[in-house]
Amino acid sequence: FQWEEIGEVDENYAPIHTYQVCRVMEQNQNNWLHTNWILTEGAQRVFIELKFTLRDCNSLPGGVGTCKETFNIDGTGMTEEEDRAMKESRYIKIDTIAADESFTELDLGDRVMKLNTEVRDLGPLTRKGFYLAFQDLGACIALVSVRVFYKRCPFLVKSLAEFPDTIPGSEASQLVEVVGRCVNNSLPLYEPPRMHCSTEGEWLVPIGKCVCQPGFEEINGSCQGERVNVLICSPSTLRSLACSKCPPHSVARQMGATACSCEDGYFKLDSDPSNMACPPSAPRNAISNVNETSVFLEWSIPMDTGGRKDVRYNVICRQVLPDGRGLEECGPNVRFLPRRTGLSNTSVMVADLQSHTNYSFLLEAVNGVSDLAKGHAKQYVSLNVTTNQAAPSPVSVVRKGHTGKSSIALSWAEPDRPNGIILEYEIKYFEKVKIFSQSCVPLSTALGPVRARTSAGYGAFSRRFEFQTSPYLKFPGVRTYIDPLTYEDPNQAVHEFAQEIDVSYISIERIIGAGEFGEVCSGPLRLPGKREIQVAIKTLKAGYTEQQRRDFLWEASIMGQFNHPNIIRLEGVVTKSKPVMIITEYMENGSLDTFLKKNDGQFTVIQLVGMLRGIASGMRYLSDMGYVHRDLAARNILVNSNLVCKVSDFGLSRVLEDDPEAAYTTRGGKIPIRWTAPEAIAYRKFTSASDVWSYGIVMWEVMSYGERPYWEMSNQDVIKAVEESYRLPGPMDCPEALYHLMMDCWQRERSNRPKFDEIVCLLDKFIRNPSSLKKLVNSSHRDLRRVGVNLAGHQKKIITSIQEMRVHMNSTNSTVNI
Ligand code: ACK
Repeated sequence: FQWEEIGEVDENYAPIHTYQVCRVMEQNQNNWLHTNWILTEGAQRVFIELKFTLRDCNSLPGGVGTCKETFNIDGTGMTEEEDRAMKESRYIKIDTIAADESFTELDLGDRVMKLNTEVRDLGPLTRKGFYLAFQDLGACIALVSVRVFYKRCPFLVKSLAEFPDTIPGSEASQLVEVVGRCVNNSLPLYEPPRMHCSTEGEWLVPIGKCVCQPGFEEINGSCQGERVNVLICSPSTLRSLACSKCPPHSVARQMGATACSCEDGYFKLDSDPSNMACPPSAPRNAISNVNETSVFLEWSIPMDTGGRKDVRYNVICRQVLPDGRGLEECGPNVRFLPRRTGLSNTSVMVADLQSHTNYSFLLEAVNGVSDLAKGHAKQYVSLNVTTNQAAPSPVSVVRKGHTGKSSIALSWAEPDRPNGIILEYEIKYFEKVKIFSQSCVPLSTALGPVRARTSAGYGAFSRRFEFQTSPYLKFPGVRTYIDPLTYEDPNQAVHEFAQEIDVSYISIERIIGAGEFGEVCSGPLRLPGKREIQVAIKTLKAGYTEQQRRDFLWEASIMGQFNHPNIIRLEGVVTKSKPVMIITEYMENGSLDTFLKKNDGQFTVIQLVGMLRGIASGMRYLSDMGYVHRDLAARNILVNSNLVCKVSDFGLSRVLEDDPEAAYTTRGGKIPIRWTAPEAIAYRKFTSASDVWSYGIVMWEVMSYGERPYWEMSNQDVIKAVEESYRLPGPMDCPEALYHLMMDCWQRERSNRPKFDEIVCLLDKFIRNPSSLKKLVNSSHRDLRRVGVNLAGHQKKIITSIQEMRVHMNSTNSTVNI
């Protein structure tokens, strides 16, 4: 009440309101200035800023004794009513305020305000409001302003969390923890974000943060989601939040979408990566190049592959029907190279189209998402093409005609669609196997394909075919055998092939045997100007018929055609005088069967194989000449002094007449049953293959030193046994390889039998490599031989053979005559 309210101006002449008291001259001053009730507004600590001036006591004239230079500031925390009732007694002293600067009269004169500012705080405040009071105890004060305020931490958005406007705590160093609220479309990361509000109104110590939800992106402290901005973030990647925009041609369908969907007309597989663009099923441009009835189509890759690497192309081929009848799918004959669908390259060859025909091609690019695009309008590139004249269609069937030793006749039909006049055919061929490889495989020729040519060019080749030339070797210059029957006059045939010898050049010295037509003699032949040689002389006995004479000379007409070291050589004939004679080279050792019997066990295997080789060589020559012997047997082989074997006894069916071995068959022919192949016995199928069968029997005769084939079995039993697959057993001490060869010669199926050239090749191999003959057949023979040690050679063998026959015959359920 002692305080005076005074209106003044400040140094800038602005009006100010002050409360002053200056009772420095009076004792016991206690002057109070009270404020109105001040609402705390929730603040627990308030700040009081005082601006005042204070008179320097020393500058006062006299009365210094009671002059004070301080005043008190007091406050309450009670309710308004209480405070009013209690008055001063309820105030609590906040502080004693002293001036930093006090002023003098001089200062007043200069109008310099020595204004002091002091700030004090008050708290903790427990009530809604409070009073302040200023207590003067005898100073000279002017209270210029009192500003009461509190501090607060202002609303803050930090780390995507909102922290509200917060009033600090009551204690000076206290921090108020505030849990932030994540901004819209964000979530706390790991824990709710927190901040601390200090008494000074500052936010301190941030903990935790919020992050934008998938589909939202942080922009200026808020989480914003846009249609085109998809955030492809999974919970596991929340920490880094690598979110990106939707790839081209894809959009987020709603705010905050976690995946992008393709725009209309664009597609993506579920398995495609999320950052892959949505590609279209794209169209492309194309060109064509017609060559006769082929079209080469080429196009460029799609303008927009959509980032896909699985673009493939399909070709749709349609033939334009004439007269506007529309389009028809190309038939199965049209070829696409490399293929029609799923092409990875941007070109295709379409071949075998029809000539002079319009085609429409559609090129379609597809990729992994094309199926998804079904129903959407597909974009094709269409190409219209007209073919030119076609080359001929391929030759389909090639047939083999007559096969020679070095020739094959081929025939084929004209192509189904010649598409013009065929100018020529072309055949490709090449030899496949050489004449006799190591394994004595005969010559075979593989002929390649055939193709036709018209003015439009070559057609496609036929498929490859392979034919074999005749396996018999044909030496250049080898003539074929001429059947004397082709001569009307048999005498003409004889003189065509046999030389007439004057009887005076011949001396008959000895009779060496007897033949069907007469005696067989020997003696020297002295042709003028030639060296004397020994000859065999076959005579035709007196009293012969004309037919007998013809038959006798028949042999000479045949023999005279041959010229081979393993064929008995004809020196000539004597027909101009009687007796009629056939003169041949003389063979010192006579016929092979008797020779072997005489020399049982006397030869080495190689010597025997050498003899067999000679016989095979002679037979190869005969078969090459196209001559079938029909009576090949050891008795018809002659042996000279050098052990050279030569094939003799030529003739036609008549030959068999003079062969004591020949028996009449049911069909009336006379056949040497034991030496003859079954098909020749059964239906007189005499061929070089049946000669091979006989050769096998000769081998057996040779290896068993003239043993009689099938011993004393009857012809009927032999036929039956052979028919039931019985075959002669391997002769004693016969090399296994030779027995295998014999058995091969006795194959029921004649085409499976070896040919004579193979036999020669094989025997040559054995001779070159004798160790291949080491292994002998059936060593049990040796045991039997030991049993019969006292028996003569051929008897031993008979015993051995009978034992074997029993075994064999039992198994075929037949009987044997011994
Ligand atoms: O076994 P061989 O002594 O030999 O008894 C017969 C006989 O004549 C009746 O054919 C023998 N023979 C046949 N031609 C000749 C020949 N060119 N050289 C020697 N002997 C032969 C055969």
